[in-house]
Amino acid sequence: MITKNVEKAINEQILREEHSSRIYLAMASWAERNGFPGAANWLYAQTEEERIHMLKLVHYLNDRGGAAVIPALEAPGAAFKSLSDVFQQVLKHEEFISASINDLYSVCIKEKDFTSANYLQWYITEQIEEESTVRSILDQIKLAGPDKGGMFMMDKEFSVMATAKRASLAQSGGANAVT
Ligand code: OFO
Repeated sequence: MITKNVEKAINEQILREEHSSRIYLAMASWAERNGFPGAANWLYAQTEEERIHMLKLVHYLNDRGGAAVIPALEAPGAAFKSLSDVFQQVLKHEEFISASINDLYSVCIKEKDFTSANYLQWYITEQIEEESTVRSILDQIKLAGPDKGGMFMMDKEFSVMATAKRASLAQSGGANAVT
């Protein structure tokens, strides 16, 4: 059985993961409309991934005897200055999510819920990976510079990364993943 404080904190994280999915959906739509099909592809895949992060927590909470609450969502921002601006915002958001997972982990430790703390290790590792991927994307965007040829190559690279991301999501069980 899960304590009320852990249940509340996990429900807050469920909201943040779902909101992350919608933030990336708005970015994907912007990239698709602004001539970056590869980046749009990657962002759409990221949208799916965040939804899986949310679903995993829903299943986990319900399995432990808590109640996952499906929250109302606010609209994500939709105005971006450039592709670099989009990915700077992705990085900022992922840093925020890393901090919120750490806070959730602290609540679990405080409540002596070591099972949940252990479960969250997956999210902590995932955040290290996500932040590092976005930092390297930002480095590549910087390297490509304003040059159209560079951006074209970069956008192609995004599609390759999106395909790899989808393959790894499918391999890990996708939206059906419970643990
Ligand atoms: Fe990258 O945010 Fe989910 O956990």
